[in-house]
Formats: sequence, structure tokens, C-alpha cells
Amino acid sequence: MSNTFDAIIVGCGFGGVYNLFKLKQLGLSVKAFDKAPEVGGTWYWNQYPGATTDTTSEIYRYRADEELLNTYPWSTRYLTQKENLQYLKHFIESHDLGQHIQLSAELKAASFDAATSTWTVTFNSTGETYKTTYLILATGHLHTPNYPQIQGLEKFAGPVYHTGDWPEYRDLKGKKVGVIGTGSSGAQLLVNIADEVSHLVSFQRSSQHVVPHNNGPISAEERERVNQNWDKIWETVDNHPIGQNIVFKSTPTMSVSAEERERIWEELWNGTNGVAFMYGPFGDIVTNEEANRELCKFFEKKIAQYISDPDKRKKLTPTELYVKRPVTMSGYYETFAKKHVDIVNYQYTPLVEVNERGILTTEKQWDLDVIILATGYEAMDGSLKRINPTGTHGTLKETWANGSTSYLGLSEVGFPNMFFSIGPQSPIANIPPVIEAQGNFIAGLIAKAEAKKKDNGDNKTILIEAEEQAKKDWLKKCLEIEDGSLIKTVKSFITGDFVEGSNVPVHSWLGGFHTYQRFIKDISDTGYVGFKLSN
Ligand code: NA7
Repeated sequence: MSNTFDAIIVGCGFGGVYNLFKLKQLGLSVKAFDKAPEVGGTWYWNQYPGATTDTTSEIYRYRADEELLNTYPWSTRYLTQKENLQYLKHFIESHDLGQHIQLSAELKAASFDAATSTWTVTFNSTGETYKTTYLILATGHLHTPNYPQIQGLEKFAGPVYHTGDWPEYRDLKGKKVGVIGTGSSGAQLLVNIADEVSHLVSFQRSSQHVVPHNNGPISAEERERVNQNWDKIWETVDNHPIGQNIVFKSTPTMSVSAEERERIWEELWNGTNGVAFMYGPFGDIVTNEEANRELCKFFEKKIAQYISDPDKRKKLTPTELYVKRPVTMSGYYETFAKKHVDIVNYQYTPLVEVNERGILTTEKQWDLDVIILATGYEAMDGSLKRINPTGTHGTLKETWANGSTSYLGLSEVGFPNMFFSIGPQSPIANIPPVIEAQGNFIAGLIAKAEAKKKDNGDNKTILIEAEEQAKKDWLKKCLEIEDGSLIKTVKSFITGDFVEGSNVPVHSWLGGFHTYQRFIKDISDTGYVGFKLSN
């Protein structure tokens, strides 16, 4: 195998595979690498019981492949981890991409050489080295697990697992299990293991609003309806703030009567998911505190319907606004109604330490056989910082000493011909459409550089680099939008400040997937403003 490529992609999850697909269409020589022994990225590493998409199945896929959209089967409203892996493998097979993929290859170093305008990348402890013109880091924005610093964790006698590092079956049958964290991973796990363990304790730093996702089988008729409406479905996705197949209206919450609100929310509770409450029939849930508090009251009533024990109810009722990543999982409150399922809310009984036997809180000692960390990720920039490529003026970590930055969530000044698939300041949304929007943009830029090289006729590499001013303007825009949103009032991976020691000016583009798509389309339509192409 030659050691020189036009493009190297790091990561073979949904992002890496899409970029491989696009760059092969340009006729480039491309190799995609992944440290895992299988493709799948997040869907390979997250094999904890119950791992499922929280986006509906018909839109958790590549819209670029219309034939596959029409023929590929799925069984339920939400895709299981296994189905996602199967889909990705099928996509790779149908487009004959497997020959361009190398697995069990962990990136160790990447550096840019200005004299030759090439990137040198080194894999594995064996030091296999490759040269490339373009480097795409598709390493996953939710990939590097967040292992929190919990006093005494290393003293625990039993195994400690992390939901984000769970590539194989683990036996929990009959065990006393403690789960720390209740984001989407924690909620899915708790519901799915409750009946096989002997005792389950959920340790919550802050309790979350959990809305049913109303999963169920997809009938042949429903599937046919989806097939008949593809264009309309993707139009809806393109107009939704987080890229969902949910109609998003601008109606202010308080503009309708209390009875009407109640009726609408009841309908959502019984038929949709958490996202529909945030970005659905009302347009101001994340911008108007009064509207948000009204919704929280509705959720409180719901929790009370499921949990009769007043102590458990208090611990399960969030005190924060409904602005975190919406957690959506049916059966969550029913699980806590079970006698062998307990909750510890740090707000009332803080964790003191982990010891050999389990977890000690200010209230009591919880004896455990297994501890599971469902504590999320060093989101957006964690994997990129670990790779820490060296550009023209130093390393990425040096560039990000005051917080991770980007231009458009996909490039960084000082790192020519290097791109991120979902870097910092990318939109928080249904992931496949964001991957496609960014992948199309990157492929367009590379096509432009390749055409320029051809026109020049000297075969000299064209360097694509974001301009400093364009990056500054972009970050200013991101900050302004964040300022106008209630999302910043609560810590989460979206705001980027929930991992100890993290340091970010603004983690995500909160203007919505719909506006981001239009914004980057305008940029590509006007000749990729903000990027300089030089050699
Ligand atoms: P999330 O959504 O980031 O959730 C992480 C959870 O872990 C959340 O409940 C956190 O509590 C909790 N956490 C984090 N650090 C700690 C410490 N130090 N102590 C106790 N609890 C902690 O990650 P997920 O894996 O669930 O989901 C990520 C995405 O994957 C999700 O949005 C879907 O798109 C799929 P907090 O709420 O911050 O108090």
C-alpha cells in the first residue's frame, strides 16, 4: 500500500464514512482509519444495554443515498445500536468503501510541514507513517469519555464501567449496581437493566426531565408513508432547529390558553419525544423563562402521576429549567417506581466518597457490586485535543489555550487543509444531517482547491485556511446567539462547562441547524468567504 494519499480521514463512524464517500466521489485517493477493530465510532463503543438513537429512525441516516433510503429496513421508531452498526456497514458495502478503510489503527501524531505542504500522520505504537494533502478529523464530538474525578473511585473493589467505553457484553445479572449520571445514556441504561439487577441506585448530580420517546414497531404502511414523503421529511428536517422530523412553530407558549397548552403537551407526551417539547408547537421554550417554567410545571405533574413516594418524587423532580439536552426514554419514571430502584440526588444528599464497598453519601453507605459511569463525554473538543495536531504556528492545544475555537465548526486558523467533522461550535442537532452539511461543504472546498491546482498547471498543492477575521466574526456570532438563549443558564455538554477544568468561550452553535445550513450554503455559494486558498 502506498503511504501517500490525497486525503486521510481519522475515524470511521458516521462522520468519517460520509467524508470518505464524498471525497471518493471527487476521484481522490483517500484512506480512512479507526482505532476500533470495527467501523461505527460511537455506535461501536456504546454497546451498553438499551443504547438507542433519540432521533427517529427515518432521519438517522444519510439522505445522500436515496436508493438506500427507500429500500433499507428498520424495525422500530428509534434505532438500536446494533441496527446503526448494520446500516453503516451496509452503506460501506454498497458503495464499495471497505477497501479504503483500515481498522485497529490509532492516530498517535499529526503535523503539517509547510515546506512540502503536506500532513504527516503516524499511527499505532509501531509508528506507521503516512503523508496526505488533506486531513479530516472525524473523531466524534461525543467520543472521549468523561471520567469524573470522584474521591476514592480507585478504591472500589468491583468493576467500574463507562457507558461510552462499552464495546462488549457485560454481565449485570443479580448484581447491586450504582449508575452515576442521567443524561440520555444513563436514562436508557437504567430502564434497560432494572429488571435484571438485584438493586439499582441512580446517583444524580442534578435530576433531569425525562420525556417518553414512545418507541414501537414500524408497520409496513408507516414505512410506505415515509418512502412516499422523503422530500417533505427532509424539508422538515432542514427547517428544524435541531434537524428533526418535527414541525417547528414560532407560536409563543403563553399566547394560547392554559387548557390548550395542557392538551398539546399531553398529546406530545403520549406520541412524540423530548425534542418535540423543546422545539415543536411552541417557539420560545429555550428563550422565554416564563414559558419554560410553565412547561416544567407540566412535567412536575407528570412525575407525580408515576411516583407516589414523596421522597423519591422530590429527588426526581428537577429544579433546573428544561434547557439541557432533552433526555427522552419511555419507562423512566416507571422504573423508579420499582421498590429495588433508588435515587440519590446530590442536591439533598451529596456524594462523600467511593470506598471499597460502594458509595458513601451524607445520608448512608450504598453497598454495590458494580459502578457504572454514565457521565458523558469531553464533548466537542476532547478527542481533538488528545490528537493535538501541530499546525503552522504550534499545536491545537496551544491554539486552544483560552478555549477551543473554529471557523464554522469545521476548520481552524493555522491548520491548513485540516478539517473537523463536528468540531467545536458545530450545531447541536440530529447528527447525520450535520455531518452531511459539513461533509458537503468540506468536499466543495477541496474540489475548489483541486480545480485551482489544475488551472495553475504546476501541480503545487493549494492550501485552504480559515481567515482570522472570519473566525473572529463567527465566534462573535456564536456568543451573541448563546447570550439570547436560556440554554447557557444550565451547565451541560452543550455549553461545555460541565467537565472539570474545561475552558470554552462558546461550545456550540445554538442558532439552530436550519440557520447553520443556510449560513454555510451562503458561504459556499459566494466562493467560500472567510477561507483563503493559496500555494
Ligand atoms: P450527558 O448528556 O452529557 O450526561 C452526562 C450525565 O453525567 C449528566 O447526568 C451529568 O450530570 C452527569 N455527570 C457528569 N459529570 C458528573 C460528575 N462528576 N458527578 C456526577 N454526575 C456527573 O451524556 P450522555 O452520555 O448521557 O449523553 C450524551 C449524548 O449522547 C446525548 O445527548 C445523546 O445525543 C446521545 P449533570 O446533569 O451535568 O448534573
